[in-house]
Amino acid sequence: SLAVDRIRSLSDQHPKPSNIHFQYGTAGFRTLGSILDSVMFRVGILAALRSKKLDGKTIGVMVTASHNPEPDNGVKLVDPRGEMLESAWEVHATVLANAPTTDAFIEALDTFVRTLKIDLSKPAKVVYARDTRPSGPALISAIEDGINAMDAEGRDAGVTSTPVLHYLVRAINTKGTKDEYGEDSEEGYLRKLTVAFKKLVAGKPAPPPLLIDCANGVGAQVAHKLAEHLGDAVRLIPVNTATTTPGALNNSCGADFVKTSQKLPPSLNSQLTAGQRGCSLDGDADRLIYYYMDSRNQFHMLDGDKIAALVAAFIVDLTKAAGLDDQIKVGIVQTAYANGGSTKYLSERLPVKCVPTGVKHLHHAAEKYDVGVYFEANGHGTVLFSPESLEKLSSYEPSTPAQSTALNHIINLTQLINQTVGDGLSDMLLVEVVLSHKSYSGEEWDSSYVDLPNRLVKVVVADRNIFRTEDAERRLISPPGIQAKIDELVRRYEGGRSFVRPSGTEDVVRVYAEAMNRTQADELAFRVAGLIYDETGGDPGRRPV
Ligand code: G16
Repeated sequence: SLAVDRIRSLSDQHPKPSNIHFQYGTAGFRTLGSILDSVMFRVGILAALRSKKLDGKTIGVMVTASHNPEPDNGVKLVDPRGEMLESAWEVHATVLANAPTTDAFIEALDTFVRTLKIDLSKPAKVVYARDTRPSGPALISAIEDGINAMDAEGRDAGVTSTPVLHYLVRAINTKGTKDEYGEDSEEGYLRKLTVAFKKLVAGKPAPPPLLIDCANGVGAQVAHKLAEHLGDAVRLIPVNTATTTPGALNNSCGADFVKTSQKLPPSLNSQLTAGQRGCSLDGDADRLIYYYMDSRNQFHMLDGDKIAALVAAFIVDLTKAAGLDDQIKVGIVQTAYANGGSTKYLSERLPVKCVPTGVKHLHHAAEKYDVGVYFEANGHGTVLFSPESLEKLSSYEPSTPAQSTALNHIINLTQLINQTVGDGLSDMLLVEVVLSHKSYSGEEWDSSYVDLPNRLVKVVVADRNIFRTEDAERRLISPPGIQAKIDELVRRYEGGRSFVRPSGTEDVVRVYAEAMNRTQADELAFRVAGLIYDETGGDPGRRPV
C-alpha cells in the first residue's frame, strides 16, 4: 500500500497554491515557475506510479518551458519508448495536480491506484532533467521529494535538452535488448548522431560553417559538445549561448522568435552574411528553424514545412535508388499551421495528414506510415521508421552497388534521426546531410515551393477554455456563431485561410491567417483577432493591433 505517512509529511512541504487550476496541456504543465512546486512534487509521484504500472520501466520527467519566457517553467512526462505520456494519463495528472490539500491529494492518489489497479510492490524508476531556467533547481528538488515519497529509484540527468532526455529514456529501457537504442548517456547520444553523420557525408566536400542560434538556452551546451564531436565534418558556430544572463533566454532570439516575427534575431544581423545559412533552436532544443541571406542580403526563412519537404523528397529518392520504393512508402503529417503552399506541394506528391497541434498527435499519426515525416511549421518534428521498415532495411539484399550505397544511407539516417521526439540538433544534422548530398544552397532548397504570406497573432481573452475546435483545429465549434463570422471574413480575401485555437502552452488564443499577399494576410489575421477579442471580452488594454 501507499506509504501514507511519508507522502503526507513530504506533501505538506509542497502545498498547492489556492485559486490556481493546473492543466496538463500541449506539452505538459506550463505556467510561471514560481507556482509550480506542488505540481512538480506530484508529478514525481505520478512518474513513479506510471513506472510501476509499466512493470518498472523507466519513465522520464523533463523540466522546461521550452519556447516560453524565462520566468515560465513546466514539466512533461516521457513514456518508456521515449514518446510523450499516453494521453489517458494526462487527465490523471491534471486531477492529481489540482487536489486542494494534502488530504485530498492522498485520497485522489488512493482512488487512482485502485482504479488503475497499480501494483505498488513493483519497482519504479524515473530519470529526470531540466533546462537552464533559474527556477529549475528548486523544481527538480520537489520532483525528487515525489520520487522519494514513492521510494522509487531516481536518476538525475542534470541540465540537458528535451530530446536528450527522450533519447535517454528509450536507451535505458532498451539496454541489452535487440532494440537497443544507444548508450544511455548524453555522450552516447552525441556519439550516435555524429558517427552516423560522418558516414553520411563521407567523401563530400565540407559545407561552409553553420551559425546556430541557441536561444540562450540549454541547446548552447549540447551544441558546443556536438561541435567538438563533429570536428571538421561541419563547422558549427553556436551563438546566443548566454545561458546564465538573466532574461536572455528566448529573448529576441530562438526558433519561436524567428518563426513568429519572420525575422532574423537582431543579434545575428551582422553575423549572417550574403549566401550564408544559419538556424535557430528553441529554449530546450527540440525545435529548429533554418534561414539564409540571399545575394541581395534579403532574409529567407526555411521553417518546419520546408524541412519536411526537403527531408521527405530525400528519403523517397533514396528508397527508389535502393529499389525499395514499392515496399517502403513515405507519408507526411502536418498541422493546420502548415503553410498552404507546402500542403499543396506535398499532397501532389505524397500522402499528407493533418492533425491537431502537439507533437504527441503528429507522432502517433506518423507511426501509421512506413516512414512518417512529421513537422510542425514551428520547426518541431522528426522522422519515424516503422518496425517493419527497419526489419526490411536490415534483411534487404541490394542487387547493385548503387542500391547498396542507397540502402546504407537510409540505415545511417535511422541512426542520425532521433526517432523519439522532435530534436533540433538531430534535425539540423539531417538537413545538413541532405544539403550536402544534393549540393543545395539555402536558395535551392527554398525553391521547391513558395510560401503563402501568413501571419500569427496572439489574443489575450478572459477565458481561453471556452474555445473548442474540430477538424484538426481548423474550425471553431465554441463559442457558437464565431466560426461563421470567421468564414465571412476569410471569403473577402483571395486565397484566404484563417483559424483560431486556444494555446496549450500560454494563456492566449492563437490566430493564424494566410492570403495571396502580405498586406492581406496581416489584415485578415488582425480582423479575425479583433473579432475574437470583441466577441469574447478581452482585456480592454490588450486589443490586438
Ligand atoms: C510546444 C509543443 C508543440 C506546439 C507548441 C505550441 O512546443 O510541444 O507541439 O506546437 O508548444 O503549442 P500551443 O500553440 O498549444 O501553445 P514547445 O517547443 O514549447 O515544447
